[in-house]
Amino acid sequence: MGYEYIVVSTHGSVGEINLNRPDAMNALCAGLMEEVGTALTAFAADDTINAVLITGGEKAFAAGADIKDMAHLNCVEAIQDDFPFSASGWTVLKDYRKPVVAAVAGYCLGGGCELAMSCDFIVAADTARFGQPEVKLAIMPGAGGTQRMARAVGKARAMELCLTGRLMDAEEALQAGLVAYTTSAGRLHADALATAQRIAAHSSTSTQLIKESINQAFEMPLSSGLLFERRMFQTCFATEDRTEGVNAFIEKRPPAFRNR
Ligand code: DAK
Repeated sequence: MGYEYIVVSTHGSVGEINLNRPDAMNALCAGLMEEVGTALTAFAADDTINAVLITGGEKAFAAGADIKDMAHLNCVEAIQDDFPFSASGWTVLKDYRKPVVAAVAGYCLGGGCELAMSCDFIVAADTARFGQPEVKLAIMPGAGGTQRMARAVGKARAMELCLTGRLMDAEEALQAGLVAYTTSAGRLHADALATAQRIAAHSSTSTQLIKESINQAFEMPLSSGLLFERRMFQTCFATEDRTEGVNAFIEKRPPAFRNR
């Protein structure tokens, strides 16, 4: 399928979505987020894909929602269209079951930062700059910025970032817990892809249950989360891949998982 704002590729069992609207710093116009939704849906249905990598450009992962799209929007239209949630990328990603890694270089602002935080984790280049600058436009984060940022970096820093609109560099983002690890800009794609491929080499039943269980940690009290995790753990014993993984260890050979 032909895309205007993204480039889609596969690397073995990793599907990559490259945000590609360089003239506008990858601003997330409705068309771009619709294409992200379409590509994610296609990867979800593809049994050969076990993990997804979302990448941007050298200068920007994404500098936010498209401010020019918002210029003439009024409150009633925003509510009626559920702007910009009407573009499927946001909703598809929120409930996505396969692991998704974001590789961030350059500006990662506003909706761009919210998109990256909607992924399972972020790998950042040393050039990455994160922020929720919506306050400067007299609006506020609307796609999870206040919620996911507070969970990632804690109340004090989330408040300070969202209320001032200042940007945070990759090193600070690492120390604050917003990103999993940092690397050089030159190594970002190779390193993030290698991480995604490492995830994708595992049984997808196992990786999806792990993702679901970690996400439940943010939804449930500890006792319910521990019970949920235990039931998911027990479920693993029903899979052919569990038998293969354990036998491969005992027989000192690499496992051949079949996602069954
Ligand atoms: N929207 C539209 N165009 C943008 C843009 C954006 N967010 N960011 C950059 N551009 C465009 C610029 O207008 C410029 O276009 P031309 O003038 O060449 O036509 C081009 O990209 C290059 O940008 P600059 O000339 O400004 O480049 P600089 O290197 O000087 O500065 C910058 C880069 C990233 C610091 C600067 O462009 C900037 O501050 N951009 C705006 C950042 C921002 O305020 N972001 C937050 C936007 S509000 C929701 C989902 C999402 C959202 C809310 C709800 N739901 C699902 C409910 C999100 C809201 C937001 O993100």
